[in-house]
Amino acid sequence: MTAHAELDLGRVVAAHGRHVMVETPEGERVLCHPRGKKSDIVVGDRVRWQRTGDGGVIEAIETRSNLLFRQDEWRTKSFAANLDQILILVAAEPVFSESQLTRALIAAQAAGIQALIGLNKTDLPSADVARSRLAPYVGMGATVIELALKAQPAASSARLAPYLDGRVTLVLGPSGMGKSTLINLLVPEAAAVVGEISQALNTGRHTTTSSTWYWLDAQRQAALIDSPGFQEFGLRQIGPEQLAPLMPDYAAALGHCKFHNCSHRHEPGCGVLAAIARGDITPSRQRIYESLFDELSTKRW
Ligand SMILES: Nc1nc2c(ncn2[C@@H]2O[C@H](COP(=O)(O)OP(=O)(O)OP(=O)(O)O)[C@@H](O)[C@H]2O)c(=O)[nH]1
Ligand SMILES: [Mg+2]
Ligand SMILES: [Zn+2]
Repeated sequence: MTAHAELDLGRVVAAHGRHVMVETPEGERVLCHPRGKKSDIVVGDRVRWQRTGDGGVIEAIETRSNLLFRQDEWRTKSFAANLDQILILVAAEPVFSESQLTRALIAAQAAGIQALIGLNKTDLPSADVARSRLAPYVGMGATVIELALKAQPAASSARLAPYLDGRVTLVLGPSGMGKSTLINLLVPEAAAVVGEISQALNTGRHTTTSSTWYWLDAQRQAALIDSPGFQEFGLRQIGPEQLAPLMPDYAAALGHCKFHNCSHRHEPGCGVLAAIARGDITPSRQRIYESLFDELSTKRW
C-alpha cells in the first residue's frame, strides 16, 4: 500500500514534459500535472491522482514492475514502464543496424523485459539477407516474426495477434522500419488519438517525440505503445562487466574462463573466445561486444 492509496488510480497514456494524460479505469482521459517540479512520469506508469477542476494533479507514481530506457552520454530517455514485452521492429530495407538491434535487446534484458523481433518488408528480395543476419538471434532463442505490414497487412496482423493478445507491448525500432505502418494497421483510430492528445498536451504536431499508448481491443486488455524512432541507443546504465551476461550467446559461454574478471577479448583460457573459435558466437556479435565493451569502459568526463 502506498501513502496515497485512497486516491484514484490511473494509467499514463501520454506524457509531454509536465503535461500528462491519465486514463481512468473507466476509460476517461484527464489532463494532469505532477505535483511539484519533478516530472519523471512515463507512459505506462500507474499513478495516484486527484481531480482539480477540469484536470488533475498526480500525487504519486506506483512502483514500476519495469522501465525501459536508454542512457546516452548526456541524457536518459525513458520509453515506457510496466511492459509485458517489447517488439523490436527491423526491416529488409533500409538495412538495419545489428548493433542497434543488439542494444535494444540488451536494454530489454537488463530491464527484465521479454523481447520479440519483427522482421518487416519480407515482400522485398532483400529479405533473405535480413533473415540470414537474424539467424544467430534465432539460434540464441529469440522469436522472429516475419511481417510485410504494408504489402500483406491481413496476414501480418494475423501473425502478430497471438503475440499481442492480452499484453502490453512497446514497439521499438530505428526510423523507417515500419512502426507507424504497424500502429496504423492495428489501431485504425491512431491518427485521431494522436491528434486529440497533441491538442490536449499542447505538443504541436510532432508527437512522436514521446511514446503513446493505444488499446488494441474494446476490453482494454491488449495495448501497443508507439515510440519515437531512435538514432542512438546508449547503454550507459550498464557496466562493461555486465555486458556478457546480458548477451545470450556470450552468457552461454560464461563460466569456463581462467580469470574470474575475464573481459573475453584477449585473455588466455577464455571460454568465450573458445566459443568464438568453434563458431558458436558469430564474428559480428564479437565485433558488437568489443565495441560496446570499449564504449562502456570509457569515462564520461
Ligand atoms: N515494401 C514494403 N514497404 C513497407 C512495408 N511496411 C512499411 N513499408 C514502408 O516503409 C516506410 C517506412 O515506414 P514507417 O511505418 O513510416 O516507418 P517508421 O518506423 O514509423 O519510421 P519513423 O517514423 O521514421 O521512425 C514507408 O514508406 C512504408 O510505406 C512492407 O511491408 N513492405
Ligand atoms: Mg513513424
Ligand atoms: Zn573470458
